[in-house]
Amino acid sequence: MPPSPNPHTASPSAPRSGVLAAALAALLLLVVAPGLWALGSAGELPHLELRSTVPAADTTVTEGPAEVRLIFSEPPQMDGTRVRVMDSAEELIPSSDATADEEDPKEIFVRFEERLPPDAYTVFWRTIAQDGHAQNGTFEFRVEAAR
Ligand SMILES: [Cu+2]
Repeated sequence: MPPSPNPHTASPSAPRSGVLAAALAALLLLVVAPGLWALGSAGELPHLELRSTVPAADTTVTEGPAEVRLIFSEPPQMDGTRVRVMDSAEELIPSSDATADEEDPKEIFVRFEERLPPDAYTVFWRTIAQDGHAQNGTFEFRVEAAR
C-alpha cells in the first residue's frame, strides 16, 4: 500500500531526506499536539446539556400533558434544580417539585394537578451540574384542542 498523503507534511517543497522529514513531523507534532490535548479533555468533560424535552420544544400537542419532562446529558443535582411552567398569561401552573426519574436520573419531571388545557406554555428550568456549574434555559410548547 502506498503511504497515504499526510496533509500536514505533504507540500511541493517537502524534503526528500527521510531523517529531515521525520524531524519536521516531530516538530509539527510538538506544535499540534497541545491543541489536540485541549480538544480531547474538553470532549471528556462536557458541560451538562439539555438533550430533549417532553413535550418537545417548539411543538404543538393535541393532548394536554400531565407532566413536563427534561432529559439532560447527565444527572443534575436535584437540590439545585427548579422547573416552572407558565401559561400565555404568565400565570404559574401549579406543579410538583422537580423530581428525578427513578429509572434514569438524567430525566427530571414536574407533574401538574391536571392535564394542561389548550394554550401556549413556557418552561423555565435551572439546574446545577455535577461539576457545580449552574445552567438554565427556557423552552416553549403549545397545546391545541384536537379537531
Ligand atoms: Cu460544567
